[in-house]
Amino acid sequence: RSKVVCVGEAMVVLTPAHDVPLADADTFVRSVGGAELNVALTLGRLGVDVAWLSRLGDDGFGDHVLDLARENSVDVGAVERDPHRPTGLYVKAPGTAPDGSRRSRMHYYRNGSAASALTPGFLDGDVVTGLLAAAGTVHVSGITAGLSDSAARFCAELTRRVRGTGAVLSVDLNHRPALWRDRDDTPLRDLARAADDLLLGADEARAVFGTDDPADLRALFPGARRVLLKQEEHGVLVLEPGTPDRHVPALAVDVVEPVGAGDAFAAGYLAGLVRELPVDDAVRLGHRCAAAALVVRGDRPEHVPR
Ligand code: KDG
Repeated sequence: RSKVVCVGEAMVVLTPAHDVPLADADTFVRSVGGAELNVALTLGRLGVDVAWLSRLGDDGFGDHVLDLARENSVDVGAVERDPHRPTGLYVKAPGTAPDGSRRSRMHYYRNGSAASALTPGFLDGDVVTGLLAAAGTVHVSGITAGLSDSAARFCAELTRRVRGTGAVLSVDLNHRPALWRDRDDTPLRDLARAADDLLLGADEARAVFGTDDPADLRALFPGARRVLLKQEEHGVLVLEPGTPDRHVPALAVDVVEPVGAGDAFAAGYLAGLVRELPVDDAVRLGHRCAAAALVVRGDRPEHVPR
């Protein structure tokens, strides 16, 4: 089963049209973001059989997200529209950190969005059930568990069902402190522990689990077949049971805007697995996709590597 199903919220993104502080920006460029949809869109462009599962408002932003997904060959047949809640939105304010590196501030307008109303019951529909039964891999990130309490329960039920179908559960930790500020992050940790393949940054590992030591991470995730520890611009450490740690270096690029690079990495990695590449080559494809996302202002690569 080569189908990949990506599960999570999509948002419309507004970015200042010119490189000015947000307070001075009066013209914005509209695009689309959302971690799991980013993964799905890049997978679609890489020629992978991919579906995206979520909820959208019954509004023009939702229509736009669906159009974009379809243009990128992403199956959206199981996406639900909500007549009462809007499609989420975020404003991306690109900027430069004190150390000179490119950073962006993300301002979310997603409380009460259609996707935040995901519930375990969403998984009972015939179309959704059929989609999950057909999936070889289900990809979700910690963002989905952080959308709301009902979305956290949705994630728990999703992991239970994926285990039942025998599909691979791929989890990108995607720790977004803004989503967990007022909530206990147990659902995030539970999701990570349920993963077959866990992707996480060293900074995220320190923030959520208090360590980025590979030996600690091996002990924390005994059920994972693979942990990919992303060590910023240096590359990825591949941790697999019974084998020594392996480092796969990243490509050096001049970063224009970093948001979405992790999603591009996940897409390249998953596409590599679908193509049955050796794991380290799949990681290398991930690095090439991430590099392509880092050199553009948008959330996703403009050109995907072959
Ligand atoms: O990984 C990129 C995402 O962070 C961006 O698209 C927005 O999904 C998003 C989020 O919740 O931060």
